[in-house]
Amino acid sequence: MHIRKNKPWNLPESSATCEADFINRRRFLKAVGLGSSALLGQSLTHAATYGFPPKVNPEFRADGLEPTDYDLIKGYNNFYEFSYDKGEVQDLANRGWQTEPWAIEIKGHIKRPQKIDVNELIKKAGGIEQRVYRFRCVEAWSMVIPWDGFQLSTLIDMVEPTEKARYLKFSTFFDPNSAPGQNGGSIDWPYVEGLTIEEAKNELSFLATGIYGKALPNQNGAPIRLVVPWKYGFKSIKSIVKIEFTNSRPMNTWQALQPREYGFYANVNPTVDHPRWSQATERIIGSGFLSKRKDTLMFNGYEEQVSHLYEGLNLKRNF
Ligand SMILES: Nc1nc2c(c(=O)[nH]1)N[C@H]1C(S)=C(S)[C@@H](COP(=O)(O)O)O[C@H]1N2
Ligand SMILES: [Mo]
Repeated sequence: MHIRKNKPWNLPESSATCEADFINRRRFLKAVGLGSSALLGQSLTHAATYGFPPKVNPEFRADGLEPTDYDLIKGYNNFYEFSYDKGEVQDLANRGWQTEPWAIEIKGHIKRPQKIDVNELIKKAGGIEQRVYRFRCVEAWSMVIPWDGFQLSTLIDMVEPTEKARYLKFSTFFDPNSAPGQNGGSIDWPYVEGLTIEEAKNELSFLATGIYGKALPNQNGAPIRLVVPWKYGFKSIKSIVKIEFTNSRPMNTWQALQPREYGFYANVNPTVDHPRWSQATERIIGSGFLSKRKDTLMFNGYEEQVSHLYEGLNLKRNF
C-alpha cells in the first residue's frame, strides 16, 4: 500500500512544490534545449477552439493589474486528478488524455435538459470574450489571469431553471486510465463543486474555455472550467462534464475531505484564517525569486459585486 505523506488538504504552499523549484526546473529544461512539450512529446491539440480570438471585455480588468506570465499560468497547477505536484501536472495532463470531442450534460430542475458538445455550447452562448480576473488559491498564492469564455448566466438562461433549482452542482470527468491521480488518493472522485443559483447568476461567474486568447491547456481544465474569482481557487472546478440544477445544497469535494478546514462558500476572506495558516496575505506568483506578498482583499477585491449575496450570513461560520 502506497502511503501518501502529503494529503491534499495538508498542502499549504510551503509543502507543495514551490515556485522557485519549478522555475529552476524550467531553466534546466531550456538549458538542455528542451521545452517541456518537446521533451514530453505533447500532442498540443486543444478542445473547444470555437470563437477564438475573443474580444476583450474592458469592464473586467482586475484594476489594471499586470497578468501573470502565460508560462506560469500553464505550468503551476493544482489538478489532483493528475498529480499533487504543481510542476508535474502539465506533463501528466498531456500524455494522451483526450479533451476533444467533449460533451457536457446539463440536467436537474430545468426545462431544457440536454447533452451538448462543448463547441456547440459556446456557439449557442454567443461566443467568447476575454476578462482579466484575480485568482486566489486557498494555499495563499495568487495570479492574475486573462480568461476567455462566457458568463455562466448565459448557460443558465439557456436551460431555463424551474422554481425548484436552488443550487448548481458541477462534476469533473472520471477516467482513471487517463488521469493517474484518480486511481487512488484521498478524494472521492469525481471532483465536484457547487454554487447557489444566485452566486451562479452573478455577472462575475464565468465558464472559461481559454487563457490569453488560446484554448485552455489540458492542465488548466480543458475544454471548459468554472471561474469564480471572489472564491478560493478550489471552487473553480476544471474539465466539467456535468452541471446539475439541484434543490438541496451539494457536498463539494474539499468540504467532504476536511469539513473543519473547507466549507461550501469558500469566499476569499482575509479575516478568517485557515486553521493551519493565515489568509491575511498572499504570495504573488511570478514576482521574482523572493516572491512578493500583498494583502488579501475581502472577496478577493470583488466586494462591490458580491457582498449583497451574503447579507445576514455569518461569514466566520459560513466559511
Ligand atoms: N477538477 C479539479 N478542479 C480543480 C482542482 C482539481 O484538483 N481538480 N483544483 C482546484 C484548485 S485548488 C485550484 S487553485 C485551481 C487551479 O487552477 P489552475 O491550475 O488553472 O491555476 O483549480 C481548481 N479546480
Ligand atoms: Mo487552490
